[in-house]
Amino acid sequence: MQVDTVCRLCSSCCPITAHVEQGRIVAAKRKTSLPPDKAWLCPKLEASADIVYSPARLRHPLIRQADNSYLEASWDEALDLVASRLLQCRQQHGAETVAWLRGMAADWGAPWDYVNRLMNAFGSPNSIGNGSVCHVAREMAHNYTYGAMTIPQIQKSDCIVIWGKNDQHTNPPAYDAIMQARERGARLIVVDPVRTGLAAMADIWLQIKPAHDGPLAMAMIDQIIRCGWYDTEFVAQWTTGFEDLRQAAAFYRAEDIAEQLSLHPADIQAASQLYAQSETACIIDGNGLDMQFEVFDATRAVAMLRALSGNLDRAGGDLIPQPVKARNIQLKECLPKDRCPVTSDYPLFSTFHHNWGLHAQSCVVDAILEGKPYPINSLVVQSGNPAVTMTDSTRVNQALSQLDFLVVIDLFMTRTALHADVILPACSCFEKTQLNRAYLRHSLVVLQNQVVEPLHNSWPDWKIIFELGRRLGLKDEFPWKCVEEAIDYQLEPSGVTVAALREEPEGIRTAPLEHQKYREKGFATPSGKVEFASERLQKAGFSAVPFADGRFDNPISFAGQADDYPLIGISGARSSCFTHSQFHHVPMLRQQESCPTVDIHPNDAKNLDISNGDQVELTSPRGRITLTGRIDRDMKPGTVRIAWGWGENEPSANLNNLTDDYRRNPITGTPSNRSFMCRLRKLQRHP
Ligand SMILES: Nc1nc2c(c(=O)[nH]1)N[C@H]1C(S)=C(S)[C@@H](COP(=O)(O)OP(=O)(O)OC[C@H]3O[C@@H](n4cnc5c(=O)[nH]c(N)nc54)[C@H](O)[C@@H]3O)O[C@H]1N2
Ligand SMILES: Nc1nc2c(c(=O)[nH]1)N[C@H]1C(S)=C(S)[C@@H](COP(=O)(O)OP(=O)(O)OC[C@H]3O[C@@H](n4cnc5c(=O)[nH]c(N)nc54)[C@H](O)[C@@H]3O)O[C@H]1N2
Ligand code: SF4
Ligand SMILES: [Mo]
Repeated sequence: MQVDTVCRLCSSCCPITAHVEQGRIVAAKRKTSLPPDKAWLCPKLEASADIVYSPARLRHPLIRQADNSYLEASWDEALDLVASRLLQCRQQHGAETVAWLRGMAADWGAPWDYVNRLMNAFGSPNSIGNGSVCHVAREMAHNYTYGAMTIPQIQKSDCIVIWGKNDQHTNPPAYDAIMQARERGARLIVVDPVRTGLAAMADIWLQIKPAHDGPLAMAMIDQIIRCGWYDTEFVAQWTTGFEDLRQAAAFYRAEDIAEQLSLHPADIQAASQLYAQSETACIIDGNGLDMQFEVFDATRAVAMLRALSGNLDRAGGDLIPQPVKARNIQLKECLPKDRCPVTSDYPLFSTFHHNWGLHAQSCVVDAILEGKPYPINSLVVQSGNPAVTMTDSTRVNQALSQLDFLVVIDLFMTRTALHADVILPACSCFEKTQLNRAYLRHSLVVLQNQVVEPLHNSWPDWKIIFELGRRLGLKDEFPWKCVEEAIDYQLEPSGVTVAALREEPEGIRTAPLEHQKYREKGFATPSGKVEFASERLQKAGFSAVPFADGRFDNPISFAGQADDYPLIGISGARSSCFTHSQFHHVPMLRQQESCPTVDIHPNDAKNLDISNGDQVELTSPRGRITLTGRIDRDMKPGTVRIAWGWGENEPSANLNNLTDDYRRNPITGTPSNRSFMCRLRKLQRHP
């Protein structure tokens, strides 16, 4: 039997066909417009059966005993215990001292709305995601500039800028589209400190110094304005603050600043010209820009390039999405107006969008450890592994161990779950039906369909939330008997139903693809125009224009300690075999990527007397880790790239033992855990 669904083993949400025999998944194939020999194979999907049927899967709810052992429990026992402890916490300390922390696998769509609904009805505003280190800080920058996060129209573009993104390993559908565009002659500009596969095939590769993307974007803006390569008509009619932007960008003349970015002025000029003078051009921005201290202004400046060049909401440019009309089911109105969340230091980030919710994730740790702005006593962690993936793991683990009560909802016994009082076994993405954010943010809806029955005694997340809600006295808020009913209720305004989606496995389009919608509706900003200068930011005490004062602070963590920590550590690479801390236990994937590595340029390796395969130690002011050294010409001299996500299975290689969570972006609370100063030394010669 074949089942059409959406894979959710990572956030790419690829449409796939799963092959099922006798109730078991035996294989799964990604749908692609490329011929099979040209499509990029996803190793995680190839290993999907090994992931689903892994012997390490949690089988039953577990409750911690007085001697710290875990006892198997029924769902009734476990959920009754969770509900009674959360109600007790609310009664003793207040509803807001209960928080819910969600990770990548929780998606940012309908499944999140269920949790927000539960927490709002319960009375706590503290339902918090990890968007401060993922794309949500960037999403806010797009939003503040032109009202929504754009979607690059790769297929029809003449020039594709790939800025801090590595789609070859992180987003196969986008990679397929880039390859197709290349075949019909599209030009490629890549901004990346590392010579990735995409950088190697680029027409122009800007090997930027890590974390210096903001000044580069400003230099490109300056070049484009000075040479008159911008879309004068669009700028005159549809933007505000052009003169302010022009003045700010003039501080960043390519000739003056290129050296500080370790680039050549001629390359910045050539990239600016190719981008601005191509008939159509789009920018794919990525996580290389996120997790940086300057994430907000840097991604705002990149967003402004789209408007300046006239590519905004144009075919082959960057599309303003048309979200699916869905009901807001979060019940925010249930919260008392004066109940402030623990993210109150970042009010603009907490409110920039009506259904994004809260994402300054570090605030949860502040609240637990420092009682700031007030203590959190009980926490539910769902679909995330903060003990490994959050910045400054030592601090996070200390926080997790100090809670009065911790619940973890996961498929596996993670390092986070080791701190838990109650562990609830969740289904994998193939065992449940779900509606993903990727398919709500733009008009084409594709359903994630259940492929096989839940394994062991695991439950889908929706069921866990609905059943917990009922035990918290919220029967009326969770009236749905199955997830299909809940999805139908949420999608009702769009006219789309689960039944119809199952009839149309390729998806249902809820609005025709349209460009230049602003001509009728304007942009969803306070002025209705693209805001090069933002009054909202100015009123809140921030600079209206990005990098307005010509500032050039070093945004890299521990920059002041460069004498002792002379190398720049880049957090990455993401391997196509793993999703963050996940799947390192799967033998088929470990055969492809056997151990955690650090990539070192040959010059640095020579200075440190390091050869391929040596055991090396990396140290930052926060801690130390050990890895296998790998000599790599694609690295930038003076930078080392550290394999991401190994801390779950190889705790001595946990990258976040090195990262800093004290210095954060003042708007989004983003720490600089993508780039930090560190020191490298050889431990043991490779035998
Ligand atoms: N230094 C550094 N820090 C980073 C990053 C980095 O590159 N460098 N990346 C950042 C980014 S972009 C992100 S998004 C975060 C990711 O941070 P996390 O979201 O914590 O990442 P994962 O390791 O993917 O954790 C997901 C967990 O959910 C479980 N899971 C999988 N599917 C399901 C499901 O359907 N239901 C439930 N209940 N659980 C499920 C998995 O077993 C796993 O334990 O990390 C961030 N932190
Ligand atoms: N296989 C796999 N796929 C995934 C994930 C995964 O863990 N594994 N995670 C998913 C998630 S949650 C996310 S957020 C996405 C992220 O996916 P991407 O946005 O592609 O993120 P990365 O691959 O971490 O980094 C992208 C590129 O940024 C570069 N980079 C590093 N520092 C800088 C810098 O300072 N400036 C610039 N310009 N570039 C820099 C890196 O060298 C890398 O090539 O991937 C998703 N897909
Ligand atoms: S990239 Fe691979 S793991 Fe991620 S959603 Fe697509 S098929 Fe699944
Ligand atoms: Mo992410």
